[in-house]
Amino acid sequence: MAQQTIESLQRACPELELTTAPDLLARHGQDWTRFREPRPSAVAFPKDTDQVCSLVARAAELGVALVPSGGRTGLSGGAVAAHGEVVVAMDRMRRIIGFDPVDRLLTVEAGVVTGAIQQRARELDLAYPVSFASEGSAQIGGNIATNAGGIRVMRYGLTRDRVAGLKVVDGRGRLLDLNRGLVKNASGYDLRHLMIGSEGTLGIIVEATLSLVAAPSPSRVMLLGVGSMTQIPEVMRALREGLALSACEFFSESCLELVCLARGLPRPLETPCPYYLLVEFDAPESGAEAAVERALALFEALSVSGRVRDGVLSQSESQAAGLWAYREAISESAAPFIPYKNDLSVRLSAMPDFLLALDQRVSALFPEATVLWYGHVGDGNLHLNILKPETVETPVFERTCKQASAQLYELTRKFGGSVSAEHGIGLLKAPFLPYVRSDVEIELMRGIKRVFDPRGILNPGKLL
Ligand code: 2HG
Ligand code: ZN
Repeated sequence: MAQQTIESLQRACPELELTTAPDLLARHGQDWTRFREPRPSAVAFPKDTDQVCSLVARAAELGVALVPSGGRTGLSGGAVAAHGEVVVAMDRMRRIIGFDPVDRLLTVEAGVVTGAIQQRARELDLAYPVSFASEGSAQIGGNIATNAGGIRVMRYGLTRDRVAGLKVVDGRGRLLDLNRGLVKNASGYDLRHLMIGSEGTLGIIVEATLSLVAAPSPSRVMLLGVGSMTQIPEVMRALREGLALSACEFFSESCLELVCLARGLPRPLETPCPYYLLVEFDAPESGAEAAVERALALFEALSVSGRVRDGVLSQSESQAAGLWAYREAISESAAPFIPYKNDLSVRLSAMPDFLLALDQRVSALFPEATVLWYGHVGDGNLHLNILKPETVETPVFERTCKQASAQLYELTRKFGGSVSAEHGIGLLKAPFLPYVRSDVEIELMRGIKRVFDPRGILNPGKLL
């Protein structure tokens, strides 16, 4: 992009911090995906909503592409700037604006880190229950733009379920104040929900009003070793029927080996098992003993029937956190191996047959590669990571995986599932959108994009 254009943006918004420092361009031009070279022209650090409005309005006049950017922990390339775009980083918009105890609503700027929101909620004796491994650096604006899920969706729902109001700057620089914290608002199209999960293609989120929930009751964590892929849904079902689950996760032995190595952790169970199921269940003070007894009885019954081979139940909060670490550390431990990520989902009822079919297909497609199976099995969400063999170049690996993905996605479509459960479509999955959205749907989505962003400057090339 011409220096002149950057100067013109700066003139329209003299107070805006706009930089072309190479280290900042490199850092802010990419997210946690490693398949694209970052090449932004500049990075803007607005410090308030007015600056975002002026920047977007001028960018629209000049036809300058903008990439909204939060903590850049995304895994689909949604925050990658690889084509000379201007990155709009929300790092300077980190104010927690206020809390209303009657409404239990917390209003924050888009750059507030998810973990800081959880912390503020705890100080208020409440909870912000959306939780995932990257919550220490992910920002709420990005969470909303991708409708982040994580580990407690089965109990509390997605980010969408927590957003009571949103302020968003559209593609012409106009500020929208959407829903304003109302519980009931039957006044036409809910544009707030349209913005949630739109991956920065319809507007730049500048402020969010979040509904907090009651602090969770005490819980226990149980880790079980399972003998085969097909037994996972069976064991999960038994646990769901007998316990009040707030999370249900699974991972394969390949994940466990990787995490133990990367983190220097001991193995959690004596018996190595092909798969592990981790559940968190309510054990409220008044009924803790009964809940634990039920868990132990289930473990006993599942062991006798041969579906569970070994298990451990947390006896303290720190033990529970220790067990969670085996699951939460998988993605980070895999990162150095340049994993090709899949984020598939199907309905729970389709899970047993889907897992079986997917396992067969993956074994045939990747006989040599290390495959990590893990995910939020309680939500029907599988993260299938294929690790790049050392001897294969990254572009070759990406090409091979893309070709193979087509087959995996075809299978996912056959089972009525989605090619992106919670990571978004971004750049990496954009070619695969037609696997799960019809031509008519995509045409309508493009139409919506044109209404909010007529110049096509907001995160071009992502999602659509
Ligand atoms: C998780 O559940 C995250 O750990 C990351 O969604 C998944 O890295 C992945 O594939
Ligand atoms: Zn996940």
